[in-house]
Amino acid sequence: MILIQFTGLSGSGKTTLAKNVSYLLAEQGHKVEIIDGDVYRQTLCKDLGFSKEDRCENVRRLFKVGQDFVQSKVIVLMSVINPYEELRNEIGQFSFVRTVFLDCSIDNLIKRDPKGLYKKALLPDTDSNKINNFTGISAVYEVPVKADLIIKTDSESETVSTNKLYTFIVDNLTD
Ligand code: GGZ
Repeated sequence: MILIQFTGLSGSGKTTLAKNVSYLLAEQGHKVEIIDGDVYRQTLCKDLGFSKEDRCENVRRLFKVGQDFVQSKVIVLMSVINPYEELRNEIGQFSFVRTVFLDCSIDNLIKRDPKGLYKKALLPDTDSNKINNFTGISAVYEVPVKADLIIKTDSESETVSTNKLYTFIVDNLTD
């Protein structure tokens, strides 16, 4: 079995790649579950914000959900920013976990900005629309020191990235 703990900034392609790969895996008869931070923050993690403490609690809760799926022989794609090296390493110690870093420069993310979140994060402090504690702008993102796979989503196509991740998962699958 396998649980992929993604790590990468908002907009780096976590949700897109997780969806693409889940279709490919399902086509091959695998059971797959995407655990998306943005989605779970509406339900199980509704009480959490974006302080360091809350982000760690968020990731821990989602990992717990993921472990339950793994026990039921489901491939898990945990799609969260997951910004802290120490917590990633703690989770990465489980034999069924692989860490995948979606590497995309902050300049590109600010340019793309499909949800307009970076624009809001870069507003002056006096603006009431400003998003505070935004990862990569006003909150830390610790670049992984030892990811199992790095996907450069700003220099390769979506298809290439999807195929890389798919191959990696299939190669690392265990019973
Ligand atoms: C980072 C934020 C913030 C702040 C709202 N910082 O790209 P998105 O929009 O759709 O997904 C992001 C999501 C981040 O939640 P995670 O659970 O993945 O984060 S963590 O692992 O750090 O717990 C983003 C949106 O929420 N969002 N405010 N301040 N991202």
